[in-house]
Amino acid sequence: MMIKKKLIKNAKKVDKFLINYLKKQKKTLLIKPMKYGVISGGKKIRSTLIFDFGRIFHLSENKLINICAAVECIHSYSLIHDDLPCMDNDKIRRGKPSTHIKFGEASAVLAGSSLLTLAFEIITDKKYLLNSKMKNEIIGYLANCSGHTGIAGGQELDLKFENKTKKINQIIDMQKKKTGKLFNFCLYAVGVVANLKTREKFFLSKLGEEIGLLFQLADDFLDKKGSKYLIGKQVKKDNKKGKSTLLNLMGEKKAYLYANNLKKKILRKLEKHGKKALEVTSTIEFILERKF
Ligand code: GRG
Repeated sequence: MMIKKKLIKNAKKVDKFLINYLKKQKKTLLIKPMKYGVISGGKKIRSTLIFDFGRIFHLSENKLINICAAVECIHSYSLIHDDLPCMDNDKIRRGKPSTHIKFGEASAVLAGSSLLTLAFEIITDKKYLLNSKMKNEIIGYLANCSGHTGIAGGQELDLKFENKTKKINQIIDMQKKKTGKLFNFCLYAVGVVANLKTREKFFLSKLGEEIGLLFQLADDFLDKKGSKYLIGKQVKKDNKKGKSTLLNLMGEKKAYLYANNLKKKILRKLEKHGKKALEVTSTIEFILERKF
């Protein structure tokens, strides 16, 4: 399927699930900013990878949709908090005012935190027909990828690295946590649902982290060369903020070469799946070439 069509189809499916899920929740003041932060506008690339990898292992989308929704809640939560003045201080996200601009800082912090806990609720949901052992493994792994050893820890490093000279390996480690860990989780969780052996699940998790790093590299290229209208957020911020990125450290030519080699390495790891990996391959190609 054409990549853009696929992204739209998957985004609609996950959005629909989340809209229905939020409809069934008690009506609170935070529902509005939560919806604003999580529904419509995002590419849902992580969900697309979950579905694509699910295909390799013949898993139906219904077995994976709760995982997609949980991942998008955590992802959107991280963006809401990332945009706050105490973090990256961004006023525009997905082409709209950031959640704290629209609803105020306190509501943005609380809506973000509520999306974090909602992610776990969605996995534990009784209607999600997955056995408890698998749910337990997924929840533990998601917690590990999100907290201080994962996204939050990576974000702390990202902020601490501003205006400092860092080594390539330190930047790779930071980006593998900040961005890579959630991709790591996506692939690992597919491995859990497919009932794979531990060794195979860890193979997938490492691959996920590499895909996350590739995604982050593309994000850095877009910050330098992309269009703010297509990306839906301000560009050329990394230099202004003195962000430590591979692009800043290596320069354009070397960073593109590094990214291209990383992409090839990822694609080689998929070769063993033959035609079953066609959808994943097209998503990986998109990740590096994307303009949004
Ligand atoms: C999530 C536990 C937890 C803590 C939050 C603020 C923070 C700690 C982390 C920030 C992490 C961050 C912003 C990483 C950057 C990842 C990235 C490249 C985001 C852009 O993702 P896209 O392009 O966004 O998939 P869309 O809008 O398409 O959903």
